[in-house]
Amino acid sequence: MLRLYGSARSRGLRVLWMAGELGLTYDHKDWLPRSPETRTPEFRALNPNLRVPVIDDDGFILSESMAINFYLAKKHKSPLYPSDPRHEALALQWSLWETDRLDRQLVNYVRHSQELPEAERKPDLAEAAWKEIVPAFDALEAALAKSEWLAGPAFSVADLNVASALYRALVVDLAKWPRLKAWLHRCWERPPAKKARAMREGK
Ligand SMILES: N[C@@H](CCC(=O)N[C@@H](CS)C(=O)NCC(=O)O)C(=O)O
Repeated sequence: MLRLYGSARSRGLRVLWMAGELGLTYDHKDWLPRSPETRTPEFRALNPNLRVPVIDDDGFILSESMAINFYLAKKHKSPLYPSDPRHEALALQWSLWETDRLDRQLVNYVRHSQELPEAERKPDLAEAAWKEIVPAFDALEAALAKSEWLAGPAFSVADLNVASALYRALVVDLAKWPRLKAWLHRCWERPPAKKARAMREGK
């Protein structure tokens, strides 16, 4: 049995989206980041980093949302896992790139410009994050000018990983990046994406 640790209000969102695409059934431990459940010796044994998401797939333990999505798509022989090695490599490239160039930056930007109560916002942090986000968005815009999808001719784990990680970009003004905006909405229009989003937003 597949067990998935991590709330939709965490990077678990990405895995919930993938599980939906694959039509998987799973036991969901709907735990928030830093919740008491993630501070037990049992959870530390699953992920010494104490972070969600984590999966336990019949005893195979895996953390890191993007790696989990690669594993699940490949294991279930999904068309979302590119069969061409070049497309597979591109999927890895974009997933690793997002983790490096946009992941934390986007969280910091949106939290410190919109989400947190005003008294808790740090404008300097938001500004510094935005300075990194702009060239990253430019890079995505350029890639999407050449191809409709990030890794090959169709929607794949690359698009899912990057678009899911760009959840917070849905509330950012993307007028300067029309291709990125259209691609992001194309990805989030998929029914499993909408379902994962509804789980996160409590709808
Ligand atoms: N690179 C990891 C990041 C995991 C991560 O940072 N998870 C956050 C929630 S989104 C967490 O559990 N934080 C707990 C903490 O900071 O102690 C992934 O993509 O899975």
